[in-house]
Amino acid sequence: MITTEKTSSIHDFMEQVKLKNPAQHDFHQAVHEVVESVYPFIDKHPRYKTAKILERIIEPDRIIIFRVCWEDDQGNIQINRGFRVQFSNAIGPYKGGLRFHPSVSLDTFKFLGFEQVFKNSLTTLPMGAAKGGSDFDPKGKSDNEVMRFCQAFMTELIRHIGKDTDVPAGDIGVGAREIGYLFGQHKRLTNRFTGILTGKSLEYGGSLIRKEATGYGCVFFVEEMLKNQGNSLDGKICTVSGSGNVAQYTTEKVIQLGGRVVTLSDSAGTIYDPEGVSIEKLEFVKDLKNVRRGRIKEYADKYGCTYIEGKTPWGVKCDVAFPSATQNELLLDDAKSLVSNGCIAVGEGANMPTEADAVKYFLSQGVLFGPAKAANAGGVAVSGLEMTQNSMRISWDRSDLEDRLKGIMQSIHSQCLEYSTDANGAPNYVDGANIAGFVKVAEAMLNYGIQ
Ligand code: NDP
Ligand code: 2IT
Repeated sequence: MITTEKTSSIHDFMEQVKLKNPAQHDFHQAVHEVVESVYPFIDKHPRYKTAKILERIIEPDRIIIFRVCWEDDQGNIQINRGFRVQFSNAIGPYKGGLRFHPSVSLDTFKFLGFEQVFKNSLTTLPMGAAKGGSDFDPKGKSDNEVMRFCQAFMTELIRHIGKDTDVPAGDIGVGAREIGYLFGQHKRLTNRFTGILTGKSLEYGGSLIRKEATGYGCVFFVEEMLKNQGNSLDGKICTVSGSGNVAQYTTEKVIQLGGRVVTLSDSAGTIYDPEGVSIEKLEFVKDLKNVRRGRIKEYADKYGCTYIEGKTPWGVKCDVAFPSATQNELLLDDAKSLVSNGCIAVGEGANMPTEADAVKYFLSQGVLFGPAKAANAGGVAVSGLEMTQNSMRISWDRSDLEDRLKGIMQSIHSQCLEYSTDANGAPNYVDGANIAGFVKVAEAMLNYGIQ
C-alpha cells in the first residue's frame, strides 16, 4: 500500500529523473514502474536507502554512441547511428540484445537496458545488463546491404564487447542473419572464435532452444500463473500480437499446451483466424517472416480469414493475451476491451508492451498480469545457457535445455510470488518482479562499496 507520503516521495524522485533525463519518456515510464514497487520496500530496508541504491541503479555505467557508415547497392554512402547502453555489470558481464529499427533513440536503449537489469537478475544466472542497436532499418534492404551495415556496426562495437565484458544478442530486426554477419566480422577482426554474441546459429556455437526461448518461456510463465489459480492454458483462446521471433514461438507453445491462437499482427495490421493458427499455418508464417520477409496480410489472403488493417489484436475476444511486438502497443482502452471480453491473463512477450495506465487497469481488475521482465526472461536465460556451453565447449541437448528453461521460468514465478503484493485477489506480479529483481543487484552493489 502506497501512502500519501510515499506517493509524494515517488513524485519528487521522478521529478529528478525527468530533469536529468529530459524527453526520455520510455525511460521515465520504465523507471516509474520500478520505483513505485521498490520505494515502499526500501522504506522497510533502510540500508538500501542510506547507500542510495535506487539513485545509483537508474544511472547507466556508460553510454556509447557511434557513427556507422556503409555503402548501399547503388553506391550511395549511408549514415546510421549506433548505440550501446551498458547499464550494470553488478552481477555479471553486460548482457542484452541489439535492436535495428528506424524508430529507436537513446531513450529506447535506456529503457530497454534498465528493464534488462531486473530481468537478468530474475533469471538466477550471472548476467549484468545492456541494450543497444541502431536506427538502421533492415526492411527492404538486400542481404548484401544488411551484411555491409552489420560489418560496419561491429567494426566499432568490437572495442566495447567481449565474452567477459559485454555479450549482445538479437532483438527487433536482429535475428540469425544479422547475428551471423556480426559474429563473422568480429571473428575476422580479432582472429578469435569466442562466445561474444548469443543467438548464434547451431553450426557455429549457438544453443538449441535459444530461438524458441522467449516465446516458450512466456507461455511457461503464463501457465504457472494459471496453475497457481487451479487453471491452465488447455482450451484457452489466445490473442498474440507481432509475428516475429517471440510471437512465432509463443504461438507454437500455446498450440502444444492445448490453447488456440486466433490473432497475429505486424506493423501494418492484424489477422484474425477464429479456427486458430495450426502448426502447418505457423510454418507458413515462419517462412513468410523469416525467409521471404513479407507482410502478415498474406496469411489472410492464403487462408481466407479476416485482415484488420492498421489495428492491433486487442479488440478480439480472448481468455489470454500475449503482446509480443513492441513497447506501448496495448493502451488503456485496449485493456478495458480485453477485460470486458473476458480476458483473465496477460503475458508480456515484448518489452513494456502495456502502457502504464493499462497495467494499472489490469491489476485493478484482478487479471493475472505477467510483466515483461519476468514473462519474457526466457530468451536471455537461454542466452546465459549458450554462454555457459560456449565456455565449456559443449552443447546440451534439446530436451535438457527445454527442461532448464521451464525450471528457470518456474523459479522466476516463485521469486515473484515471494515479493508480490495483492492485486484484487490476484498476485501483483509487477511488484513481485521489480522487488525480487532489485534485491539481488542491490545486495551485490552493497558489497562493492561506493562506486
Ligand atoms: P522481431 O523483429 O522478430 O519481430 C518484431 C515484430 O513486432 C514484427 O511482427 C514487427 O512487425 C512488430 N513490430 C516491431 N516494431 C513495431 C512497431 N513499432 N509497431 C508495430 N509492430 C511492430 O522481434 P522479436 O520478436 O525478437 O521482438 C519482439 C518483442 O519482444 C520486442 O519488444 C523485443 O524487445 C522483445 N523481446 C525479444 C526477445 C528475443 O529473444 N528476441 C527477448 C525478450 C524480449 P513488422 O515486421 O511490420 O515490423
Ligand atoms: O530483451 C531481451 O531480453 C532480449 N532481447 C534478449 C537478450 C539476450 O541477451 O538474449
